[in-house]
Amino acid sequence: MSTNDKLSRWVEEVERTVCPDEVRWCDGSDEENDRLIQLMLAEGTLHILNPRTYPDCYLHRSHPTDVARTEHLTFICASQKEDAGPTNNWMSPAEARERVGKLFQGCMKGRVMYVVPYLMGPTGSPYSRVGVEITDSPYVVANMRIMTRMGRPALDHLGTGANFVRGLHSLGDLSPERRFIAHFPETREIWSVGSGYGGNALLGKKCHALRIGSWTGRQEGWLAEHMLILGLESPAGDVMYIAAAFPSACGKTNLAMLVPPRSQERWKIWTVGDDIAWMHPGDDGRLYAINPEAGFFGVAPGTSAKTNPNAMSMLKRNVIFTNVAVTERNEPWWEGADGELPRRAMDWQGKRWLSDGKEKAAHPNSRFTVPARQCPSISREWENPRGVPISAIIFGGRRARLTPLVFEAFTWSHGVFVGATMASETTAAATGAVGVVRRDPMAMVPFCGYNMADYWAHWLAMARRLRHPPKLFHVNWFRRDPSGKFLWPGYGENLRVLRWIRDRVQGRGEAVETPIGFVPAAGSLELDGLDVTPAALGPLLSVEQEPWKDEVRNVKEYFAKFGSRLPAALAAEVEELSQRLRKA
Ligand code: OXD
Ligand code: MN
Repeated sequence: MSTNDKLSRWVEEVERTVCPDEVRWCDGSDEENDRLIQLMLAEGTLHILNPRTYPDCYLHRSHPTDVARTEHLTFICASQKEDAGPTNNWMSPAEARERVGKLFQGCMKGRVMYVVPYLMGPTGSPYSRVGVEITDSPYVVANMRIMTRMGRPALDHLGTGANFVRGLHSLGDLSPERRFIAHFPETREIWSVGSGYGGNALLGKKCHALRIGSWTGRQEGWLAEHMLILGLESPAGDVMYIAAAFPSACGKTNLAMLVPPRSQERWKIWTVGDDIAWMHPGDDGRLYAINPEAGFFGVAPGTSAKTNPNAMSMLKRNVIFTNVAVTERNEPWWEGADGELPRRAMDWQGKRWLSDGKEKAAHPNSRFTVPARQCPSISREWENPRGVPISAIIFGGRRARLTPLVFEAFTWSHGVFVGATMASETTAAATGAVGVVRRDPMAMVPFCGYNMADYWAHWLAMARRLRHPPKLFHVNWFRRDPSGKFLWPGYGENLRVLRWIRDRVQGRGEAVETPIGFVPAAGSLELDGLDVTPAALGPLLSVEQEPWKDEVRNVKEYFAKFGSRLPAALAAEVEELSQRLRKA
């Protein structure tokens, strides 16, 4: 129970609608978690993994039709359709209350209704926000306990106020036919029904921290972004903080936890966050970022000692794995894991896996949920209530062609244009075709809670509040040669690109001006100990006229979708790019 009467009244109201057998307020304690784990083990919704090699680790198998975010069933229910904009699905609040509301009527009969107060952001931070999620899924409660600060920190932060996001979640009957993830940004409510999948059901994450968060950020003058936050420490011991936006499953977690290659081992990367950044202008005119989350909900496939050794060591205890495979030693396994293929394994649906290469053992979007404090590279500053000062922001996509390894924007406005025109090949993090190039401005298409054109205007306006704005960059680790081979080794070697970015921020670092921005001059990227010759850098850094002219045409077409709401500064940027390409 809570002493906050606004919260208690809302919980009672929900209880009357969903008619549970029992209501349980969650405090996030170990005892409560143990009871939930026992319950799920008994129900068969959780399986214990090898307690010797993976103590306190569990496996959850979700319904086979409920394995990723469902963007086509995700709605922004603002009163005006134009406020949701062309990149969101819109439903009027009245229609949503009717259509989605009816799915909640009596939906928790025979079930327990859990009330989960949670805090997004460090305890004691003026930037942290409270949400309360009501759910009938113990799996959601156990994940929220890892991903947020649950219970007391949230109730203390809320006090007697009414400023909390109201989230209502029910598994419903898990049918995609009756699945909706509806956001009411004007009243700061989230209604999610019919899915138990992370991004749809752990309401603190995408729904609150990004969709409702971005709406609130515009009203209040801050940014809620789909970005990792890292600290780059030089051999001299100074640390520069960088935020980076990449679409889902494009390596944010790996970059945030990067281990420098041997030739660069005097450098260090510190992890502040791997998915979401809330960024506020500070009194000193710089931009400060906090990570609103307390855990990582990372993609398992592809995670290995080569791609992310820090993740591998944090995944040995206290982890909830979802939809991975299990070996005969009862250990989690996924494609791209270290070592040999297991001789025998159960696939993500619990069926015997035939390692004939036809079926994947783990689902491509299988996940781990793990407390951030277990990460060996976690930054000392990760819970600093003030946040960390951001010196550079990187936008990045997965593009086989066109975009060079790295370039720097000319100005803030040009950088906003670079972010606004970002594009990437789709991945398994959302349902739908994989590998199709789509525009994904600032990696926020699935997560921006309002009209993307207004969001760009908000980004442009932020410059006025920042006397020392971060410099803006774009990277592409995924460029390929005509035979399809990656041109850049990626992973730990990406540190070299971060070092060039740091040099540029510090006014050093040689660059060549191209029509799209500054690219590294010959010799300015540290290549020592790397199997990439200066000559091979050519294709990695090249800016080709004709493909870029096509890109300008595509961008104009894309921008046209936003009609008169497109900020004039972005229309001007595309014209200027076109002129620079003509002159070049
Ligand atoms: C995530 C996503 O889960 O972006 O972080 O899909
Ligand atoms: Mn994400």
